[in-house]
Amino acid sequence: MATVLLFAVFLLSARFTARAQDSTTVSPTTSTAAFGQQLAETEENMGRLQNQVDRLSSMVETLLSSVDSLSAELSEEKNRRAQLEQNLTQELQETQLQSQRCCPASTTPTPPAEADCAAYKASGQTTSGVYTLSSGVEVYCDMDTAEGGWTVIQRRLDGSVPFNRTWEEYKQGFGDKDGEYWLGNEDIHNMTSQRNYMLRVDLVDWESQTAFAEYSTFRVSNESDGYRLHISGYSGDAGDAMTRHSLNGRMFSTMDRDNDDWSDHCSQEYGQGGWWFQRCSQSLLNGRYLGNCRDSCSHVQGVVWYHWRGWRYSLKSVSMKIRP
Ligand SMILES: [Ca+2]
Repeated sequence: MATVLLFAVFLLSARFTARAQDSTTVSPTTSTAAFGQQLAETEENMGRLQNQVDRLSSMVETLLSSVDSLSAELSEEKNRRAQLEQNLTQELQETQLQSQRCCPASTTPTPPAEADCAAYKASGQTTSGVYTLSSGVEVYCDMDTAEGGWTVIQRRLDGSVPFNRTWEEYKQGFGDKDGEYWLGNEDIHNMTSQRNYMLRVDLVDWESQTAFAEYSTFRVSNESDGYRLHISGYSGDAGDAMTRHSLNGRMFSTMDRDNDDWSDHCSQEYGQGGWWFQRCSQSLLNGRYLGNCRDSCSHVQGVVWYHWRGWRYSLKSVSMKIRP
């Protein structure tokens, strides 16, 4: 035990001696000056660092302030945009409501109705077909034949419409405006009493040959005058089957009304159609549709134009049309 204590004292004294020897190698004056210099440098460094920290703090503050300002502006901009969208939506809704209130659904503008097919032609219509006149009457307009503008008052094409009709039916008109029809004596009278019309008759036989007759004057009087025919001024290549053996000044007759000059009844005897008869007639465009029987049809029973194909020929198609 004593040995151990002695050894410890020896070690301590040895270290103390070594330290004493170290301190004797540097002068105490030199050591204090160096320490002071180091201290001064350290203080100077700390001062610079503090400056930098201050500058950085200032910059951060500035940046934070800018971020706040930008956030505020962004928020304002969002509000403005929301308001704008709301206003636009409102305006759009109001405009839609106004357009619904003021205007019905837009439709294709209808051209004004004209008095006849010639007026439609003059207004620029060039297609043949069914038109409604300003009187409300529907007619087929022939826009192709002889410069067009013809108001068709009678048409036979295929025999699909019977023409053996009563006085009342001929008065009102019958058939299909797109096919075979008689316009009606009342409408023919109304049209031809308002202005001067010419009549054109177009004929087609079973060999598809054509012929026509035109009359420069065509007018039909009223019912109390028997729908009397006023016709004159023939031209054409079909022959004059209406005024040569004159139908001018004759009243209209039908199966159930005899207004002819004959002791017998022309309509009942010849074709059962309504027509203007004297004793009786060389034309019979409202006779029976007999078809392609050529020259061996029943005598004066078919669709006849004597001066072109004779008494026994029933024509394939015919039409009567008027134009001012
Ligand atoms: Ca008679």
